[in-house]
Amino acid sequence: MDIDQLNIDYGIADQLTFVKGNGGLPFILISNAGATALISVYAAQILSFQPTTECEDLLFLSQKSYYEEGKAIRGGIPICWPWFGPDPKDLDRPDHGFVRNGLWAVLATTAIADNETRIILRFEETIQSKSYWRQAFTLDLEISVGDTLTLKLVTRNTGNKVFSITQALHAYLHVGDISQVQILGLEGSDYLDKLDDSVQKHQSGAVTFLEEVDRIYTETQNEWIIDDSSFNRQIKITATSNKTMVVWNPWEATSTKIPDLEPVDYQHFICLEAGNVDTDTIEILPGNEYSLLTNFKITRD
Ligand code: TA6
Repeated sequence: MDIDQLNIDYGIADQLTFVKGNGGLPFILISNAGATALISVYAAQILSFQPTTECEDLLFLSQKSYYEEGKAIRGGIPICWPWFGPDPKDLDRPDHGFVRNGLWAVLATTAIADNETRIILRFEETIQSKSYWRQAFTLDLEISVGDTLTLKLVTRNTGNKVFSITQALHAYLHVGDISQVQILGLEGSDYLDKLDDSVQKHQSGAVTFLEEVDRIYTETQNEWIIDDSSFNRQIKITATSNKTMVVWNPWEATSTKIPDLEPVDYQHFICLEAGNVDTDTIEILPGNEYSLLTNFKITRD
């Protein structure tokens, strides 16, 4: 991608600039009156979002992350699509689908106000992506960077056959100290415990972290709060169109097996992933579309 051309076509004076980022990948730098943000066009991944009123980023990004075509970036908000987790058909296709390690295109950039910038990115099909998934589709990510961060992931069926997807916005949310954090909004929900043969269990109080956690909460509400006393802040997440919420923290032992994470990194993030996962599979008819909408807001008591 030609960075100069992207700036000519889509740059916005005083708000949005394209730069050559890590590994030479095209990145978008946004700075408006509401927030600063860094977005990789490769993978359509938000890497950083920080409201101007805050001194800590909303997102965790691994210092050991890869920035290479074909590999996922560890941190920020990767997009899992058109399947979540391991290949559902066991055909040796990539975990979490193929758009988190593929090239996207820039469709539009707009200054909505002095404190809000909107970007639309579209996944570009490649020969390789077609070898993974033969459906006819467009996949757009609409990003709104302002006092809060809003993402809308829109899947359109442009073919003449129905298809099904699972998906998630795999957000790595930055926390000061995992042992001082609780998640509110999942009390009373059932979950599948992926660390215990996906046995169904029940969440009775707030979710706290004392060990590795890898769970799919089913039939959840649409608002969750990460209450982080170590950063003295709350991250409020709202979503529409999803029944499932995934919660993941690898803790220390599993982290040591993940080459692009430092063993201590687990102390500083929680993955809280709004999505349509497992039984919440979405069927999209020809000519129809489906939108997963999520908003992230930092608040203080
Ligand atoms: O979202 C939780 C999860 O599916 C975990 O099971 C864990 O494997 C994690 O995602 C990270 O997956 P990745 O393929 O990015 O290493």
